[in-house]
Amino acid sequence: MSDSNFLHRLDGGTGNVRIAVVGCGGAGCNAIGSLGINAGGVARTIAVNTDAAHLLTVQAGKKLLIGRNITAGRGAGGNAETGRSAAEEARKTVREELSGTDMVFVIAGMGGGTGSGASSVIASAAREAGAMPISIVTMPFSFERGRRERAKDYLRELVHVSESTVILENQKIIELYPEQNVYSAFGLMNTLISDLVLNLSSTLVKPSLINVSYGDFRSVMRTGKTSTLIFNENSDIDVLVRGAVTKPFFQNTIKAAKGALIHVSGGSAMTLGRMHRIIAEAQEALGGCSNVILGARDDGRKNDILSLTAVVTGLEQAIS
Ligand SMILES: Nc1nc2c(ncn2[C@@H]2O[C@H](COP(=O)(O)OP(=O)(O)OP(=O)(O)O)[C@@H](O)[C@H]2O)c(=O)[nH]1
Ligand SMILES: [Mg+2]
Repeated sequence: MSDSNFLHRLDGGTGNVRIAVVGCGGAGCNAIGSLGINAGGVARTIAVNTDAAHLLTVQAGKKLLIGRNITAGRGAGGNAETGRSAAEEARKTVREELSGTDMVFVIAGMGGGTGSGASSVIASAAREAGAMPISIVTMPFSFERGRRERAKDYLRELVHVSESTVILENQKIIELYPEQNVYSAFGLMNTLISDLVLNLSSTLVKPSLINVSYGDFRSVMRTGKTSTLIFNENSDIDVLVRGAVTKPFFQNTIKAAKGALIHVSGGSAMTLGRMHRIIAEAQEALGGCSNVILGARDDGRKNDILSLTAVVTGLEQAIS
């Protein structure tokens, strides 16, 4: 593997990328909750819901109660068409809110009313505003039977309008951490999503150990319409990479991957040599796919644990 496979840059400058994160419906708003009003200065946060009471519980730079005339602020009651109509009513407001933004992360839990129905309208309004919509969604647990079929239908629509959609199965959290109860599983998934958004945005906006340019980021995201996440933490690089690549958050294998956006964080243990080993091993595990970019941040950790997160693109067959 040659160095030309690493599109990383070590020059410090990343340009001025303007990023917004829109949480859609209950799960979406919960997932962005820990980002606060501006995600530490790297992205604007916007909470969108039909449920006024839930909006009061979340922290965001902007809160939009949608579909007042349709749901009277009481939520979409699991009806995705209601969620869609509510968002259509607010399409112009959303478009104006997002104008001047380069990239919009649209976050939702599929399976309910608002997130399922409104997310594709938000993604399409983002496009109309000239921004690139990247959606990140969770799919219902297998015990939420009735919700899974609906989730799949609306997911297809969201994938269609988004530049790329990162799909995460809530169920995978239970498989990875069987001792967790449902509520802490939600919490873990929410943290995974908010960390992903924060890490990607920080890598694009702030100078970091290894910068990813917006152009590099776009080119990898465009290698597939659907993607998922892999994650692991360890001090041993073999264990770190193996653990992550064998347990994707959607589907059971990522062998068909077309591209990957790898993010490593750690403290003093994060040497350039270790970075190169991680990317080489991950690339091998991904079936040799060469469209891989690496971002890294020093998280100030004092121990030797490294944390590996990657968006792995090109899983289209899985949802067709
Ligand atoms: N990861 C995660 N998933 C959640 C959370 N809350 C709900 N979910 C999942 O997301 C799906 C949709 O739930 P909600 O987001 O509450 O529904 P909604 O979009 O607000 O829809 P309505 O309440 O019907 O308007 C559920 O079926 C769960 O699978 C959460 O906090 N985190
Ligand atoms: Mg709700």
